[in-house]
Amino acid sequence: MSSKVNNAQFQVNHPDDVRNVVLIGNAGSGKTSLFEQLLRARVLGYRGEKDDPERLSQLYLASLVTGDTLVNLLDAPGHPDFVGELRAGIRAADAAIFVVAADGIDGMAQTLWDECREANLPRVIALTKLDAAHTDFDTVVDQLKATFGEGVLPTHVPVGSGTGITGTVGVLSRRFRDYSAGGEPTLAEGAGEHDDLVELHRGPLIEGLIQEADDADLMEKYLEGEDPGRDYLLDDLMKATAHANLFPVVPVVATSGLGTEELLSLIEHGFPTPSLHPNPDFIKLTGENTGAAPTDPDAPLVAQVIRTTTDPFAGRLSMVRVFSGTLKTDDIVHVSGHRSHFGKADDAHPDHDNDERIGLIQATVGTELKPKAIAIAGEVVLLPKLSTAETGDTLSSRDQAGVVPNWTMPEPLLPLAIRAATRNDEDKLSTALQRLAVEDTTVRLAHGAEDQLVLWTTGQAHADLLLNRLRDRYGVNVAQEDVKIALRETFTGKTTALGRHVKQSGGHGQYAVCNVEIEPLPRGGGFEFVDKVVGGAVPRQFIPSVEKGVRSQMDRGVIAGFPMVDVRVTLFDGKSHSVDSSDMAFQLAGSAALKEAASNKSLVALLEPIDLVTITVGEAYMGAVMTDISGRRGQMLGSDSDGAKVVIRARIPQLELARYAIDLRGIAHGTGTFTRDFDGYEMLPGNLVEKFAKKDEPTKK
Ligand SMILES: Nc1nc2c(ncn2[C@@H]2O[C@H](COP(=O)(O)OP(=O)(O)OP(=O)(O)O)[C@@H](O)[C@H]2O)c(=O)[nH]1
Ligand SMILES: [Mg+2]
Repeated sequence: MSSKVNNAQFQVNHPDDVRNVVLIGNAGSGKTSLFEQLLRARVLGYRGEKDDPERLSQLYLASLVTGDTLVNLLDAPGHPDFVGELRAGIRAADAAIFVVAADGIDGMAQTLWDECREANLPRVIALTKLDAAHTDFDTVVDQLKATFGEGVLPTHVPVGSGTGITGTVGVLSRRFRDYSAGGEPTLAEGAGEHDDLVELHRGPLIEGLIQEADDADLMEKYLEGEDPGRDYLLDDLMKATAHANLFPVVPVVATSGLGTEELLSLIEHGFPTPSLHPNPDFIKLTGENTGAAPTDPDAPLVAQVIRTTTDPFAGRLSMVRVFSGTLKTDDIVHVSGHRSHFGKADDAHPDHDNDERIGLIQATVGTELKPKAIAIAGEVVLLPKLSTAETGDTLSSRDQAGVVPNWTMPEPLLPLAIRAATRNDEDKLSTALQRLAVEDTTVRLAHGAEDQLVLWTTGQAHADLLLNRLRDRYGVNVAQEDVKIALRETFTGKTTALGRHVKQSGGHGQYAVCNVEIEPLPRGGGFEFVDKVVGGAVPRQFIPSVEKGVRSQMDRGVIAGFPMVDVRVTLFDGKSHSVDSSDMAFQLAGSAALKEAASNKSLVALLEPIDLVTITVGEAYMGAVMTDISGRRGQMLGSDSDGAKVVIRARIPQLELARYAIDLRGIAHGTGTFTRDFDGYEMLPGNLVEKFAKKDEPTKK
């Protein structure tokens, strides 16, 4: 067979000779098993990926050649914590193999399907684990239709069922592939005894093609009973699949390789080419949006860093999708960091706006990295020498520099509070964290209450992964802490107090007395200082001193060491001494006044931060979510229906939200997402005050 792809170099000259395919599906559905089978079927001597514990958490790329086509396969993790990797994979790919296990059509699969739908990503469904006992293909296909819509249509049907499954027949090709001998399947022209199976599925598939490929000729042929032939139908299939309204189903046993040849053939003939997949918009650095860059190797370069692997020894390895133009070894390109362009500026991801030499271009063939001279529009390749470009950055030609908008990253909602285990770890920690953040755009580094170091993560598996990376890759040991919540103190009633700072025994004395009235302000009122001193009882120059003293005591708190808020302090009287009064003495008197007022415990209280939480969840779980909210001392604000989902709004104390990212997944069976925003402070209920007031005795000063 004359191949358009130069096999030795994996070199292509036209985007139509490339397919970029991402495997998406629930954890354990069989993606990695299938990925391995696809490679084994086409990469000579492929022995499989070595055991890599990171494999479960990151997007993997490997390339193979089938017929005339270069296929870049991306294996995305199925665990919901790693949805950031999945979205990166969606950005790199033009179509997905949506992997569903025969017993795995659930809320989580629906959530992943929705991810694809939002990106308008064409999907072919690989239905795995068909070798399990009592599995009936038609029943499962009906379930798929009920969940994902009528566009779900088998292009291949299994012969035999359960452990007796031997092969498949092609609904369009009418060919029987027999895998029963093990190894490569035998291919028989004509479905023979399985013709009934073909007929059963052929009508609906052709009707689907007529509709989704918008092919009037096919309709005519079909109505006249004429067979349009396999190639004609495959052309239509590619068009229909590209619209992401028709979803071919292929039966698979990922452990044995059954269905592999069918998928490879579909990828080559039925999956959309990069030219059929719309590129993201390109925005010049001047701000001008020039629309989607053309999938044209001769156009100016537009490429994007899909993910970055960092290794303390080997350095960085960047996965790059070329949208437009051609990357050549040793080219100098413009790197545009764009997080600030899209409202995501933070310390760990500085903006980039510089030129960089790209160095080598590589393809992963099986498990080996092979050099490539060029990468054209539509390819996904690896660049081992990029040093400044980070995940999400755009590479563009220097005379037409710009950025493509980033894909949406998941919001990390599970806080992980850490501190360096030893002094030595402390020195290494901040560099290690910076590196972690380069590789993983879903982690957010923050300083929480009381300056606690907090890594915001997407879930427990993500948190564990980060801790492992810190330890194993960067040699930093950290201890986990409870996440501190930023409580506040306040006064609940009006009172007056006297603050004295008087020391007159020997030497230069100190003398300051102030009388203040303290009253609560409404929530969010902050702090007010009012001067009502008459007749110079407190000399003018010392009034700011009293205020300073009050403020500094407020910062330190009076009951549990938390800052005080929402009070008005009115200075209405005092006493001074012509020699012994000083700025410092009045500061101490101001501070003493506040402590004196707080000695009446019934007048002070703790406040807790409340978040406005918006939860989107499958309708069936609404009741469970609402019951749980009230268990968290939450207050329901309302709910709206949004298709099959419900959006629930509630105010929930931050103290009750620390592990909500994990808990909601359980309550809503993987269908739930939420956002949270600080909304204000509210009184901490009496039964909880004890816990915090005891824990942190106020610092006596
Ligand atoms: N019997 C049977 N077992 C399968 C099939 N596909 C996968 N498995 C098994 O299911 C388990 C999970 O398979 P993986 O390929 O690792 O699943 P995955 O989708 O990559 O999972 P994540 O990477 O965690 O998202 C493994 O033990 C496989 O051997 C299948 O078609 N039939
Ligand atoms: Mg996997």
